Amino acid sequence: MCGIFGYCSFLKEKKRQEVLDVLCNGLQREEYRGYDSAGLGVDGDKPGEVLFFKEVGKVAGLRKKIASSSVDFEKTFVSQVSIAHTRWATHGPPSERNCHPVASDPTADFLLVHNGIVTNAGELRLVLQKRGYTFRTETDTEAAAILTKYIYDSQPDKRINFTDLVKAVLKELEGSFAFVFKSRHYPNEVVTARRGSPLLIGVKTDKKLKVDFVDVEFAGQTDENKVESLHQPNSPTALLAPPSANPKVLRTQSRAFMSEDGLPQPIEFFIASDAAAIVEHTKRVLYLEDDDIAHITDGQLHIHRLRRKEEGHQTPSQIATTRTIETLELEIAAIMKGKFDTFMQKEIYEQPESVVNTMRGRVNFDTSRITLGGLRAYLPIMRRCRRMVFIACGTSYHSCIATRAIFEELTEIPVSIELASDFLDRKTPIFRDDVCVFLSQSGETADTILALRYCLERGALCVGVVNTVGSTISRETHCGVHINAGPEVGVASTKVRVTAYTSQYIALLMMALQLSEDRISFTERRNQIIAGLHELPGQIKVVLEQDRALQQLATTVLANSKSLLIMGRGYQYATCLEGALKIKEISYMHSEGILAGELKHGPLALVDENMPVIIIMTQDSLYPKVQSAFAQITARKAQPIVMCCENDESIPQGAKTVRVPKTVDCLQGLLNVIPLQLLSYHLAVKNGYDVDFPRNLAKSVTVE
Ligand code: UD2
Ligand code: GLU
Ligand code: MG
Repeated sequence: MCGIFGYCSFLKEKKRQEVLDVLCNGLQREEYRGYDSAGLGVDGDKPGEVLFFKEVGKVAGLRKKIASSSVDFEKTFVSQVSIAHTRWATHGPPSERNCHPVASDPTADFLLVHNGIVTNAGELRLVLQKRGYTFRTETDTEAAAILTKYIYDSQPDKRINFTDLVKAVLKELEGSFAFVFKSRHYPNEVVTARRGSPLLIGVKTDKKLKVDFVDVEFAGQTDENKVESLHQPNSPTALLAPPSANPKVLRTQSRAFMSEDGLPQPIEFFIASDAAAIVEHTKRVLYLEDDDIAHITDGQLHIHRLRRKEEGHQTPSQIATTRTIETLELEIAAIMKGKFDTFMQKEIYEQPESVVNTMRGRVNFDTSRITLGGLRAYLPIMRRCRRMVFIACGTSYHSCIATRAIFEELTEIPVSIELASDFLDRKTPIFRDDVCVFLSQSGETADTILALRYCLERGALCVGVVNTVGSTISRETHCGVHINAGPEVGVASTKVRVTAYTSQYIALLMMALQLSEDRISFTERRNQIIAGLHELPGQIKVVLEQDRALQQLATTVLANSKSLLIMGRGYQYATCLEGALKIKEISYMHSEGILAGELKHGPLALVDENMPVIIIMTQDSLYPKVQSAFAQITARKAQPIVMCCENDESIPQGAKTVRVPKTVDCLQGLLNVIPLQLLSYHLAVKNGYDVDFPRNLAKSVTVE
């Protein structure tokens, strides 16, 4: 995944500085899609020349680099096209050299930005190298760039139009992708195409558009081979073509970009992977379908389709003869919220995808192997350590508790877990042969940062597990894992990152799995867990189907409760703590997570017929012990809500149940926490609280 952004302005005077700002702002809004490096290409001072800016890291770094360059920011352009990209490297490490836009050659005959993977890039590379072309990056993208130049160079008269050229290129490419092409041979033109990756085009004009659709020009319909006629700037199918004598063309011709008085008008186009990147400019957008090729030139937008062998598979919206220009009525926040009422709800529902994002590129389900790129070099040191100390606060702390047992089982290294503040208060002894792991969603949690610096001073290897790339913890740790749990949306989003728990949980699991990969005796256990991870997204979806029932619980059984106890043991203790924390912070109801084994040492005194209780009884080796806890509380007349596995027949008749699919013991908590997230959500909504901005809560606790 990465962020693509393109900007074309026509008859609209723009300073270079303005163009650069538009590009950087667009990239910043798409940064969540990829952030290991960013780059852009804009028109240079001479015709056909391109200025590149590329920087490893986030868009802020690219901005700095641009600001400190000596180019003429005041130079104005009547028309221009420029392209930009934030990368999530798949082929070749993040580096300036591998940064997009990728050029076909040093003079940048063709340059392109690319989202996705060209799966036959290796073969293309070999063929092109044999024909004398030199590759300068390690990206798969470069094969597409050089192929474009090769096809162009092999045209005897060089009169192929840009669209046909790109069509010829795309026919050779396998994989899934979105591209934007720019070329010095086609000044002020850009071609963009998608197959499998999202792409949309925003249209901005001062005057109203006459119609709100663009015709799709199917190959053959306009005689694909008439390269001659299509190469004329005002071909009969062009949107702004002068009225033609051919009535058929007139009828099918959309006039989207004529103003109502029928004259060509100044216009801007924005090409992006996500609507969030363009809504600040325009709300009029057109979504491309797979195999659409859009060509923008002289203020006109043409949409062509690539004809492929498997035509039979096309969806109705792909074969429709027009593409509608939709008006996004929503504000940015609302767009990002999609069909959900709140960001929190959206995050809860996004977990089938966010857990995949955390595993993407790291878990190979075919070979049952785990690769955390950031830890690779440190694995030997980690394996040799005398203990691991996990240090965190709040939800992050709970994810440590959730994974401690499997960590110890797989690595046979003792693990201790510390609350950062308490760890510091105690001035805990730390030694050079300790490995300290710091968890924080934001990477800016003040207590955790202080604990990190304390451990660095004492010479321990410090490992981070954070969501935010470039955050303090990410930078100051020796190595670590980014959990890739989705963006820290700047505009507005929930302060409560529910995805952090599930993604940190998985990150720690992957760490344990990778650390133990040299232990043959655990192979079967590892394979079982990795197979479980594979099933996880689907199982989360099944849990989410319980939403209605949980809403019912919140508005009936628990409607007037002042308190809620959540109990369980083993792997589920962390689930109880995390569930209770969410209920406290979102719905302001008192709630407590209780280790069922501790029941008889005090908490049982709280239990009577009026005390609401949730007991987690999903099946694992501790099931009989939880059954006895169940017996103890029902003997005190409690009427617990039982969270149990789908097919568990042994739950007493009449007990209220929340049923979840069964998975491997050490993964079960990932499923069990979701009903509790939903419950906290519904308890809050019922009471009219703003779940995205709970009281007394800072998004990242950057003070001690
Ligand atoms: C990297 C790229 C990712 C993609 C992927 C392809 C980054 C940020 N990520 O992801 O975009 O190209 O490779 O395989 O470039 N680190 C710390 N402390 C922390 C977290 C991370 O020092 O708290 C370090 C880590 O050791 C590594 C770097 O940051 O050197 C990137 O970590 P990652 O988890 O994003 O790495 P990876 O390989 O999954
Ligand atoms: N495969 C391309 C690369 O490795 C693009 C990856 C992306 O989507 O950012 O550069
Ligand atoms: Mg670091």
